[in-house]
Amino acid sequence: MAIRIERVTMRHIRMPLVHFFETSFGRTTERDMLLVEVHAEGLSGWGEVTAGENPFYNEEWTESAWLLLRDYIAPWALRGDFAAAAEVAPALARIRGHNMAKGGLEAAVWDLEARRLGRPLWQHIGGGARREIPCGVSIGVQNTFADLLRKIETELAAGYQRIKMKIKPGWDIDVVREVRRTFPGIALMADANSAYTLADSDRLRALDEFHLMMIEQPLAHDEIIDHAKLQAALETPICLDECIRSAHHAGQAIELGACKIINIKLGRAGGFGEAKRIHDVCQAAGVPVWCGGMLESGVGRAHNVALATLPNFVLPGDVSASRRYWARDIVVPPVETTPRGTIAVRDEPGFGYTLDHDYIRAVRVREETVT
Ligand code: OSB
Ligand code: MG
Repeated sequence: MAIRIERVTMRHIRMPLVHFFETSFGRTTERDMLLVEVHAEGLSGWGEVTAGENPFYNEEWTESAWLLLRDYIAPWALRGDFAAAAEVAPALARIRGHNMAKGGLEAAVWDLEARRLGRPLWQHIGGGARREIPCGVSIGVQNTFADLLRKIETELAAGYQRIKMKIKPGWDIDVVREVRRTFPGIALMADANSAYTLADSDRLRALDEFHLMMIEQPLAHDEIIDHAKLQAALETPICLDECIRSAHHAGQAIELGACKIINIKLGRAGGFGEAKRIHDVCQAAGVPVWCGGMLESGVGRAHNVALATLPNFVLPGDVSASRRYWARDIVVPPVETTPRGTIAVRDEPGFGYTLDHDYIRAVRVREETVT
């Protein structure tokens, strides 16, 4: 059942975050996101580009993704005749990098294909290992330590299974020590978003005593070998995020001993095809994975839920309820968690939620259809 895409509609939407989100590379108060709608045979599939507003997490940002989609990805997708959604990523491989832009379209085609088959997306990608995905939260750098403690308390009360706190030089050892002292038994981890170098090894080793589940991406975004050196010096498992853009990177990182856990992000991998391959490489090597997030709208969030039903997503991820980010989400119902700190999968065809078209129009910055 070949897929012939007839039109690609790109929508740039802007939504204020309920609370600012701060990482070692900067603070976000408002999200600019691209939604990709692919049309074929009277049906449409939806994807989200997860790039940030600035090229600080990786090289992409909203504007670069808009241009890539408009001038390369959408025209190529319209020219292609795909036997299946799995063929989309290989067709885009000639474009170097820009995985998030590619991933927005690729995920939309998977959604379309699932809808055409009348299947939920989680089933269509080969997931379904669990009916509820385990959820943690990612808590950014706060203005004060009291703010951080209050946030952690709120999220634990909501049932979330693990707390991830962002760290950076100056907001690390002392803060983690206090958090650990206040919450001795919780599943706790730290994410540095590449804020350190090997010269900080002693500082990072000082975190060992707080029994973190893992430390995420302490070193440079493109540096696997230094992570291997650091892992050899740490008891705390290293989890790689930014470094892992492909199954090949995952294999190399594991072989070198650069990490013991991998965070898989749909956009960073360029869509479901490569995300699944990263998952498979890790599973074969006995390396557990979890699903990361990029402050997604309901569309990207729902795709993440589907991804996290693959069998090796055994650790609580960063996919959490819409209400933590948005006063109103663009999907109905919003993504919600159970009191157990899980998100239940939905059985509707495709990504499982209904789009709120009125609200999408209300938050739309621009829209363009490529034919
Ligand atoms: O490193 O995981 C990250 C958000 C933006 C950019 C990078 C990261 C994050 C998060 C938030 O940690 C995850 C989420 O809640 O969506
Ligand atoms: Mg991270």
